[in-house]
Amino acid sequence: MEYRILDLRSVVEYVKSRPEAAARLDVAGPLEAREVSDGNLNAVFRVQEPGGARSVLIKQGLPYLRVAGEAWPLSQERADFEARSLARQHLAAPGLVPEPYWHDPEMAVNAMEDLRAHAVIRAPLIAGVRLESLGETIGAFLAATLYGSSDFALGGVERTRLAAQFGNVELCELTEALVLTEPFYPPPNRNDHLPALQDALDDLQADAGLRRRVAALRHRFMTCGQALLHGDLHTGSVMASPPDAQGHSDIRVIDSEFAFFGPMGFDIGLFLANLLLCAHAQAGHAPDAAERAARLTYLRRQMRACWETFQARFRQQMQGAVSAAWREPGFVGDLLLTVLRDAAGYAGCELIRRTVGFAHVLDYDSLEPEERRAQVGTRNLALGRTLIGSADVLHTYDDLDALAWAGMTE
Ligand code: SR1
Ligand code: MG
Repeated sequence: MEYRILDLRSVVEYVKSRPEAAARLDVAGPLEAREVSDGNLNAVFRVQEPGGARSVLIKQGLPYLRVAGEAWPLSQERADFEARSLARQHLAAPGLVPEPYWHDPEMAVNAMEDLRAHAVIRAPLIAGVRLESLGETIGAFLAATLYGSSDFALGGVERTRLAAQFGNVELCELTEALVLTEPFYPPPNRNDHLPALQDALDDLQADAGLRRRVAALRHRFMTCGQALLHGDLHTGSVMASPPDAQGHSDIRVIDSEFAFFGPMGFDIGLFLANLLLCAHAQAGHAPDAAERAARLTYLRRQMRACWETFQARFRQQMQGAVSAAWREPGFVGDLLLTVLRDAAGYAGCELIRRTVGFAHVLDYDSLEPEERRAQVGTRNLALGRTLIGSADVLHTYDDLDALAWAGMTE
């Protein structure tokens, strides 16, 4: 089938035309479609039986960036990278991603499990919803997917062959530009910041030591293909069901079209930074000081749980690594220290780019009045600089925790 952009009508015909759909829906009967696009890049539709008894999610790569329109062309090959990475994540971390149903390369479509009971967690976290197993679940996802695609699990030959299928040049270039370059340099760029942040931004961009460290992080991003990353693991890439009576939620990671072989600390750093962005923004979102303190305690705990779960599970899996070299005493500890330092550096970049770069986050952008947003933005920039500047002297997660949370309740 030749590529065409789907709409509410054609997506129903499209689903009915796919043989795989018959196992998921009554394709002989009427079907309804609703657009549920949420991210910056793609169009997403829910196609369901009347009344919503059963449904599938149809995600289509457009020939441009959805939020920017045709003025920002983008190839649809990102749908292939999402299909390949989702298939691997589903094997490595079953139950932590949506079940993939089919991939249609001609139409740049991925059909998958429709997580109807779930919501993207960014807005609930901003509103103070406590998902008690969030950090642990994301740590488990990271350990399973990163270890499972590494040299340690696969051996060099298989890892190299797999990495050759993930030349995600277009979206990597986007990250190199939007996360790891433009926020650190004066115009021309696609940065977008509050006028009140101009002095802080000028000061940041004039910091040659900072730019040097960010250059090193960018180079690692481009050359250090340790494992198959999610590539865009922010809190808009995680969904959760409402907590049950015992406080348990089903948590899934979505949207891996940025997947590529890169440094493991990139995924970890992005996730941790997004919890910090939420924490800083509580200065304007929490209704009172007590609730703010409770939300900060929760977010701090989730960050630690994420790292601790990741590192404990990673260590455990390394006991079965394919080469004796990877089981040398001390090797895994040395490796995890570089991952922790990378995570701190990339977390710093994420804090900065979400405040002054092209793509912000709701946590920050929804702060009112503007003076409050500027205060929080100043804090994001300061912590971002601290994390980048201090990443290489961290020794333990406690060091990172102390840096990240110093003065948080002021
Ligand atoms: C131009 S795309 C902007 C951002 O959206 C994606 O989710 C990535 O985070 C990217 O940097
Ligand atoms: Mg996304």
